[in-house]
Amino acid sequence: EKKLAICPGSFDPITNGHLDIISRGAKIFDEVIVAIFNNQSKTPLFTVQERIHLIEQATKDLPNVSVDVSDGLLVDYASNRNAHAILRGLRAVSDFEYEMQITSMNKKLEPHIETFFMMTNNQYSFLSSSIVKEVAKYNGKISCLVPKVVEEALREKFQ
Ligand code: COD
Repeated sequence: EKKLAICPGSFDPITNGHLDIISRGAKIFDEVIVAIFNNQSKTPLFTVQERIHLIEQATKDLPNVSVDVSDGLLVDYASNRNAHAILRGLRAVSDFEYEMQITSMNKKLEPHIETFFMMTNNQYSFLSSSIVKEVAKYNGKISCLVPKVVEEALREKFQ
């Protein structure tokens, strides 16, 4: 049976930190679906269509990775897709409490779906979509933090 992982997030926009988790996950699982969800506490800069396009471009060399979007609960999506796991990245200690909170809620809602955590590559430990947007807004250099398509999309947004 094929092992499927869902990699959920806002991806507003996708960064090299996300890509690190996605590409490493794609070596462990047979299939990875990068799924865009709403995060109640964030107001997105990019539309869902834009985010889909950027993720598709950034993962085009990973044949077992695909992109999807959902506006429901993550655990409902994961069980509808028959996923084996939810895949999340852990950066610094600061991620820990938030991740524990959503993982324990997800576990309560859907006990048979496991959440897998992968520690971020050290070089991306302090990278986030928010910080990338902030730097891009003031015209700072972000070329080593995001894929080329994202760099261009950000430049266009803030023109
Ligand atoms: N290096 C490695 N991993 C990273 C990095 C980095 N530099 N940056 C981010 N990541 C990881 C994050 O830890 C996360 O695992 C993933 O990449 C996505 O990150 P974000 O920031 O795009 O996504 P979030 O945290 O906004 O995603 C939150 C969800 C959208 C998953 C959550 O809000 C959700 O599940 N929403 C759906 C509704 C739902 O089910 N809610 C109930 C939850 S209890």
